[in-house]
Amino acid sequence: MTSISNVPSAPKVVALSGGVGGARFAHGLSRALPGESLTVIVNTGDDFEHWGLSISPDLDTVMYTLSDLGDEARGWGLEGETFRALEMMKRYGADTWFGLGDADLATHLTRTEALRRGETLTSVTARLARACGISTRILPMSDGPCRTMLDTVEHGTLPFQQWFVKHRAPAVRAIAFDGDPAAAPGVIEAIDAADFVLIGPSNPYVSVDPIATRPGVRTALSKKTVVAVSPILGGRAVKGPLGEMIPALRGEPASAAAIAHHYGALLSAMVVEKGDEGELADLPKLSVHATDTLMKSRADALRLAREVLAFAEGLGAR
Ligand code: FO1
Repeated sequence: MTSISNVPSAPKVVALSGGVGGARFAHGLSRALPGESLTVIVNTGDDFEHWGLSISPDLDTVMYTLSDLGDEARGWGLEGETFRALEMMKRYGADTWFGLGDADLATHLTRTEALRRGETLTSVTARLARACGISTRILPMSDGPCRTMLDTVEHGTLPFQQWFVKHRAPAVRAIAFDGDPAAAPGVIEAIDAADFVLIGPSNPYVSVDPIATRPGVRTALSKKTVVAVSPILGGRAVKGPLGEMIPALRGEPASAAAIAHHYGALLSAMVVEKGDEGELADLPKLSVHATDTLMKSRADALRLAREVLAFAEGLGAR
């Protein structure tokens, strides 16, 4: 595998990530950069308690993806997973709408036990990632709870996993974050030390906003070159409900431009799907790079990561 990891002057990069799309992009970055150059700051607004366990789906998706232990096609959970515990829980009458796999349970048990002992989410995340053989630094956005709550037309206000998994992402009227914890130790420092910040093709409302709204994060980001990869390609989201959320929450059609409008002054530049660059004509200050942004494989993610790194390096400091 070719890599720029032997280049002494590799940039210091921070990536902001939610689950599947952000994790795939982070995988590409992690193979394009030496371990110490990359910090991935991960959304924990989706975290919740289930069966008495502390579940951090996006942290686990990033960890499983970076370690190549994840189920690549599904995007979450472990490769070759079995669900015998879930079947037994069903027999016992437990809620089984959230598919916890047998091997995945080991992650939740370890995390839950650590948090109960008083270890921080940051510390147990580092321990789990190390055990999975990951050299990239993975930081939760915060150690304290900040829960993404979705006000839906059909079911009233729902916490993220109930909205997304149990009810299959019904129409949303508004989003709020319950809890306003400090950014986790190392988050602001990593952004301050970064040459640039990359926002993966994650959902801006439910994956990136929880990170960007931690106290001090927006100010830290405003001093940096920030490049976002559009999660909207040709007017459609690759996966998930973002395509319907944009018109509902912004009153404009889903497009790369709507993503740029949402991030506003935070963004220095955007990477969009080839053919979508015309959508950004009303934003002349925004630097744009158009390419093939769909990540169907690890090779696609690596190629995209390299292209985005080269583009961001060319932009220079803000
Ligand atoms: N997503 C689903 O759509 N259905 C599931 O049953 C499910 C289980 C699950 C278990 C562990 C885990 O870490 C993630 C899991 N996810 C599941 C994915 C996850 O809830 C969402 O994709 C993210 O929260 C959104 O980024």
